[in-house]
Amino acid sequence: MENETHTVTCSAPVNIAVIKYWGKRDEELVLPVNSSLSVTLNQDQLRTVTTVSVSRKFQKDRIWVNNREESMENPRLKRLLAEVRRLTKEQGSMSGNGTRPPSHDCHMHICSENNFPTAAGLASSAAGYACLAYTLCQLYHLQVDVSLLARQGSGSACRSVYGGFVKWEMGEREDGSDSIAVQVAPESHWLELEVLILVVSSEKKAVSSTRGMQTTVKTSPLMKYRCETVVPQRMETMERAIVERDFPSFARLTMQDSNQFHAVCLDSYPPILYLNDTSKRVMQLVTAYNKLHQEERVAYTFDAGPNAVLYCLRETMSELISLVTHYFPPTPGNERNYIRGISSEDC
Ligand code: 2P0
Repeated sequence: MENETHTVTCSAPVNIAVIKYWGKRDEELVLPVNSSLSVTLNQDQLRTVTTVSVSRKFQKDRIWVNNREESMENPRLKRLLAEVRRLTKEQGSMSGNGTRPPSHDCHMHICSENNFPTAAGLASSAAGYACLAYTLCQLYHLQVDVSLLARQGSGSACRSVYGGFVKWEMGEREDGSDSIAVQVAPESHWLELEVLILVVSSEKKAVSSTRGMQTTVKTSPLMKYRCETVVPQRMETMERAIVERDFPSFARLTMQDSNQFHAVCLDSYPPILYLNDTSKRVMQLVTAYNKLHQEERVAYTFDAGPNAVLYCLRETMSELISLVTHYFPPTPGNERNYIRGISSEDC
């Protein structure tokens, strides 16, 4: 029993926001300045798989990400593990099936792998921290809102805990206990909604989201208007568009919110530029396509990087792929230029 090793492996999907999270009111607790809403993607295409082992034989905590050992000195990682150990000590009982969780004072080995480019604006930290929080909750049999734990690793991670359409309510309390993710609709609600990701670049981004947000909150006058006036209204309209499966409204709001997110980045000082010329050409192509059809049939959205995420209904997808491959032919030998997915299940 003393030398027993407990091991749990879980996977978590990526989520792509349609109403963007950008800016914190509390850096320590990772509390946002506005609510956000996202679509969780299909785990077949974009996911993190994490294994955590706990044993008295381990000399210290260690972590490997994509087969490379990383430092444990990351403050968010340390805080998440400390919180899990505190809860384990507090709750420390049996699980429903009578098995005892590992002790809070053993060291752990964490091994995490993404099947997509890390830190290139493809929400790798979201899937990574959601997966770690969920795996730890399983391993230690914790009774806790997993999204609350995941949020403390990386804000957007709280939304990857659920499948389908998920909102992160910014909350009001100072301790962050009401800053949690809530499912708006399950993946089965809108199966016709599909996603195409155009990997414009898989290089690591120049300005990390965490640092970019700090600059925006400190320096952008537009940001204040965005979080006080624009986002609260958009959250309601977007939720309604999803519930009613109203694609033109969903698409219009998605593009408007992506545009405003990049506008507040440009409004920051020094300015933050995540889009490149290819991203802008994708925006122009989608705009021209929608204009031709006199309604929104495709939506683009861009996170903290140049990669484009396109949403459309299934009936539009084959035409969209023909269009995209015509104007943006894939790089020879790189079949991962395009990633097609649909909405996904929970962790
Ligand atoms: C989002 N992004 O809503 C927005 C859109 C990027 C652009 O959430 O500092 O990696 O770890 O909380 O979660 C990226 O921010 O930042 C992000 P931290 P995170 O998906």
